[in-house]
Amino acid sequence: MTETIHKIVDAIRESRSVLIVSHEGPDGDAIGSSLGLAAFLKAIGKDAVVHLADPVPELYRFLPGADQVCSTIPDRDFDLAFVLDVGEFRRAGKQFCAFTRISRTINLDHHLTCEEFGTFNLIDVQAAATAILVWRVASAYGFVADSATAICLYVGILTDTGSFRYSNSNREAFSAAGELLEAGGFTAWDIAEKLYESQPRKRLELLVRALPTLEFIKNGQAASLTVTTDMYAATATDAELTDGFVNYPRSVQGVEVAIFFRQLEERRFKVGFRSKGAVNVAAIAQAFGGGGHHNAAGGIVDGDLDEVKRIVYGAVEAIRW
Ligand SMILES: [Mn+2]
Repeated sequence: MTETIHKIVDAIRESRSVLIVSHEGPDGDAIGSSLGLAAFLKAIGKDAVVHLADPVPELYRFLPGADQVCSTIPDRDFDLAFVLDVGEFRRAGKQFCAFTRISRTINLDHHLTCEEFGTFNLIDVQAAATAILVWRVASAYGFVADSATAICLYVGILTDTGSFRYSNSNREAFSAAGELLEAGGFTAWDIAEKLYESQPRKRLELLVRALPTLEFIKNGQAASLTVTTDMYAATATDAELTDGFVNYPRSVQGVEVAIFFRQLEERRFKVGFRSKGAVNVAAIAQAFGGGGHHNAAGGIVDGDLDEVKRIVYGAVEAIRW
């Protein structure tokens, strides 16, 4: 692992222009690690460009560099590309997958099933976030974080650990967060206030409509919440603001698996699962063609809500735990 980090540091030293990409539907770690890496590379004099296939959610637009994320990859040559947090190469997005004007590719990831598609692959499932891996590389380079780098990487760690609640919140996550706080000159509250205490009013108005759909199955061991397109229309919201809704059914005592039904079209639902840890929800999602990880998985099911629930509840009931 240390050897790989040194090769990556050398690759950075040998490069001038760097393209950074992360996964579609970017989350806090995808955005935080990408912008943090870009801030580090710019601070050491590199030309760094961040491309994300999907827009940066409103929640993360306060991060330094968020306004410079490109939705289209500039048509020019890059010495190096960093692909962050993708799990599978195709999740880097159609544009990047078809892009060939790169000399070398570096893959930083902490997903269990990450493909080794890079010239160098730094994959460590022990890392709480991809932002941790970026921090390891920047530290190995000898970089003392500036405030932009520190804020972005801190947000990657904070969000991927569920604010230091998940079991991946290991010693390195805490120590890196501590180093970043100090280097960046911000407090935990400065960031928490932006991420968790500044939600738009209409998000709560949407939640008010979603909560009455709460349903328990499997003797209270699983619970679901539903958001329909009618609810979006009534509150002038969209799917972006449903982030975190699935945590409400999961937070109930006795519930091991939370299910979130999110309507995409009249007869099409996105189904998301979250586990407290005892149940592998990827196995449930696979039963109807979906996929994911042990604690977070999902897929798309066609049909009206009753039909979709019948299929999904059947898959949940069929799993023994
Ligand atoms: Mn991640």
